[in-house]
This record gives sequence, structure tokens and C-alpha cells, in this order.
Amino acid sequence: MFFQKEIETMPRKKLEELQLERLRHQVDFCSRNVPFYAKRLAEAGVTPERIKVLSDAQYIPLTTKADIRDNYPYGLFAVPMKEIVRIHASSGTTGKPTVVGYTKRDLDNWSDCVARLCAAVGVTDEDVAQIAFGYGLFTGALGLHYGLEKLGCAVIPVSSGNTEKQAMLLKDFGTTTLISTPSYAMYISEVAREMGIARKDLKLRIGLFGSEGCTNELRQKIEQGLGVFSTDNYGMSELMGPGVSGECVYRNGLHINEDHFLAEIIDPETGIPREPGEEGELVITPLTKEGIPLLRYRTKDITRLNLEPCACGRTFARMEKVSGRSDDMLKIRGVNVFPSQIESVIAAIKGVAPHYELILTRKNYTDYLEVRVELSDASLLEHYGELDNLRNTIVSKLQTVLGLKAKVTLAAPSSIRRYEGKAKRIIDKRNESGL
Ligand code: DLL
Repeated sequence: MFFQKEIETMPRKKLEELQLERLRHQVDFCSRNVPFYAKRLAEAGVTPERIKVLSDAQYIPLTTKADIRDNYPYGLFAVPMKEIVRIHASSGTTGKPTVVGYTKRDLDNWSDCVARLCAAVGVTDEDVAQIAFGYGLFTGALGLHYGLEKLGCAVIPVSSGNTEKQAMLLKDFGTTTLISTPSYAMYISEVAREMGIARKDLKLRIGLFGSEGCTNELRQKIEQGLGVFSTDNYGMSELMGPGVSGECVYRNGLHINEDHFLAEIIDPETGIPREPGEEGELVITPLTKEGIPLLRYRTKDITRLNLEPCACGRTFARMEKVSGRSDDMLKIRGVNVFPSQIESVIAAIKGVAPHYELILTRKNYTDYLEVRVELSDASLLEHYGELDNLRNTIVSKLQTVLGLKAKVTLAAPSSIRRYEGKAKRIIDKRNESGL
């Protein structure tokens, strides 16, 4: 059940002392080895001695993705290239990728962190783990790969894509643990069903899903489709990759590997720290990283922290499932809308599949939201009255949850695009009209 019990159940007081010592060390390490930080910290008057308690972290300037991009590719690395043994990058939708480097010790810590979150949901050395994340610069596949190997699993590095083969391997190789994005898991489950593979043909028991949000409603659909215990884990390439946090079997928040990461919540507008339990943007300082040691990195992800003890015995704080990214939030006619709110409505409605697209347009200076959602059964297309009822139900449920009227379009089964990695569900055409 535990991969490193002494650390994962460390009394909080001892854990916080360890974090403080490591934070001071990282501030010193950054100012000595990264010119960018030497300047930033000097300007802010921050020295290791000034950090007397953990909350003094708030005096350290925040780091953003733009800071990493501005120092492309290796400007924030803190060790000579000869000590770097791996390079990853996150693709980003615009401009250059964000590049990260790992020393041998970073890789060792990384696989420990991943092994912990896999063990926490019940994965053991008896498991056969199919990794359906893309191998390459993306951190998801190799991150999970080494963590699962460290735990002693039999790893199948199939990579993402070729969905029929994924389904075939699930059955033929007796896969017990599936690793993918939740949207890809949903897709694999559909393809398996179409190929005539039934739940009873599979040995699947645990799904380690991450890299994008998954509402409880979508989770239930995946569980029904594949017969897995579906779990959530979180991370980002700038911080390490997967391995920052993950659920335990109680699935009541994601335990943060706090010996390696200091987590804070800030007000995304003002940057002012928020108390445990309050929602805001997650800011993380990796406490042991050598390759690219960031200080107070703004994740843009919205969540809250829970420091209460967990029934599993872990003392690590839990972060609530990420509700969205602060830059993912849609502002529609002045209303804040997170795509996850829409997903939770759609995935709970009978007659539609949990595949959708959000199309934003602008006419006469007014924003419009169209939700395209797929019917789960083609026969409905022949019953106009039923279609209309279904559409009206969705419109009214969305209105209750969002406080906003959206246009709902019902699409034929299998007509909405599927994804093998992170799903891209927002089509924002608001700037195309030039208004
Ligand atoms: O997605 C790392 C990862 C790989 C995590 C595999 C878990 C499993 P990036 O590509 O850099 O790294 O994307 C990071 O993805 O800031 C979140 O917005 C989002 N994200 C990652 N995990 C979750 C999750 C990897 N469990 C960005 N729930 C983050 C919601 C997630 N969002």
C-alpha cells in the first residue's frame, strides 16, 4: 500500500521542518547557479536567512511559464550540461516549447514520486501496466514508465494511438492497469466495445488517469465501460511531469508529494496567499530539483488544499481535483464558465455520450456558446420529438449550472473528434469576426 511509508506518513511538524530546510537550500542553490534567479532574488531582497518560517515563501517572486520561455532553451538550468541526463519539453499551443532538464538524482526522485502514487491506488509488482500516453518529449509516458518499473510492474510501453491495438492488447496481454488521459480511456472503451470485447474478457482493475481534468460523471462512464477503479493523478512538465500528486484509494483529493513540492494557493488576480480550504491558483516550489529548480511556479490550475488527516494514513496534504485552469476559464457575456462544469452536466445525461465541443462565437459584440454533444444512440435521430426533449433538458440543466443560456446541437454518434492524448474541446472563434 505504501511505497515509502516513513516519508508518506511523516508527522506534519517534521515534514514542515524538512520543507523549510529544503526551501532555504533551493533559494541558495538558485541564486548561486541561475543568473535569472540571482537577479530576481536580489531585487526582492530574498536570501535563505530571510526565510524563517514556511509562510515566508510569499516573499519569493513568482515564476511564470513566460520566464521559462524567455530563457529558452536552457537558460534556467542550474547544472552543467554534462550532469543533465534527460530533456523533456511541453509543446504549448503557441511559440517555443518549455524545455526542462533532469539530473540522475532528479530522475530517481521522479520515479519515487510516481511509484508512490501508483502504490497509493493499489498497484503492485503483480500488475501488468499498459502505458497509452505518447512516448517522446511529453513527460507522461516516460514518467509513469519508470515509476511503474520501480514498483516492479510489467510495463507495456505501447504509447498512444492505434486504438484497436490498445483494445487488443488490453485483452490479449491481460493488462491490469491502464495509463492514459481520461478522454483516451473513454475512447479505448468505445473501440473495445465495437470490437466485441466485453468487460469480462479483460483483467483490467485500475486506471491511472491524468494530464487533463476528469469530472466524477465522466469517471463513472469510464468505470462502467472498462470495469476499472479509475484514479486521478496530477503533474506538469515544468515541475517534473506526472508525480506531483495523486489520489489514494479513498479518492478524496490528491496527495501532494510534499517532501519534494511545497504547495501554496494564491489569489490568481492579486497573487496574495490564500488559506488552506480556500480556492485559488496552485503555486508550487519543487524542493529537490537540480536540473531546472523553479521557485514558486504559477501552475494556473485552480484547486484548494486540505491539510486534514486522511483515512489512508498519509500525512501529505491533499489538493482537490483541478476544477480548471485560470487561463482555461471562459468568460461568456460576463459569466465565468469552466469547461468541467459543462462536462459534468453532459456526462450525467442519458442518451448522450460524454464527447462534446464548445464553440464560442461573437456577434454584435455579444458572445455566444454552442455546445455540440453526441447522441449515444443513432435511432434517436428518427424521433424528432424525443430529440427536442433531450435538447431542451440539456439547455435547461446547463442554464441552471452555468447561469447562462447556451445553444445545444445534438450530433450523430461517433461524429465528434476523439483524442489519443489531451482532448481539445474548445473552439474559440470570437476573434475571427474582428469584433
Ligand atoms: O500533463 C503531466 C502529466 C502526465 C500529469 C501524465 C499526469 C499524468 P503537461 O503536459 O505539462 O504535463 O500539462 C500540465 O495539465 O497544468 C494541468 O492544467 C493539466 N493536468 C495535468 N494533470 C491533471 C489532472 C502533464 N490530473 C497541465 N487533472 C497542468 C486536471 C491536469 N488537469
